[in-house]
Amino acid sequence: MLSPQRLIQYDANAPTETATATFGLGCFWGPDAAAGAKDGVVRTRVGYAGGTKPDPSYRAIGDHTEVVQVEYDPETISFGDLLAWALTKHDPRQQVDKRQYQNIVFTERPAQRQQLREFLDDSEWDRDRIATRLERLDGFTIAEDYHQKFRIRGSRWITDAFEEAGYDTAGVRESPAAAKLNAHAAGHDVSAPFLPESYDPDV
Ligand code: MHO
Repeated sequence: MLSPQRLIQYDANAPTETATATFGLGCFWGPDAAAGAKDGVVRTRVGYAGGTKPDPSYRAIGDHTEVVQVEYDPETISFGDLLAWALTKHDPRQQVDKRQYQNIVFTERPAQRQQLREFLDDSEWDRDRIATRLERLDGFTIAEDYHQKFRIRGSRWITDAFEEAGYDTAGVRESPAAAKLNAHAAGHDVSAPFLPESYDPDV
């Protein structure tokens, strides 16, 4: 049994000095889970960005794209590390036709834009020829609850623990422990103190 007390404790001790980075990497369920597996990624949430339609939603996404927003601890993982991750999760030489699933690297501040320039200068990709959209983040609309931490939804041993710990849906979405468990449920290698390597929920 996953200890509700340990989830609460883990979340209470999460780093407080965090930054955010936002990426479009196809259907947002996958990158939400993959990002959560990374050391230094404290929280994840999915939403819509990159378009102009006011108040996008899953059923009325307009010209927006599904994105994952990663909240990270810059002491442990850099924006450059996240760029390397995002730009190897897809082929930057090609773009997806459907706007909902396009690959986008968003930058949120001058320092991130500088890091993106440096990253591309040092990479094999030519900034002008890369197919991945490189854009400033101009608004982020949080997605519906049923899309958040999608991979834990079928795992009662996880959702029961959060329920017992008193989390509501927004609480689970913003929970650092839930980000790790979402990654674990999706089959990613993830280390978290409440998750012994040998943990097998079916036994
Ligand atoms: N409907 C597709 C994609 C969902 S993703 C949130 C599926 O079931 O895989 O766009």
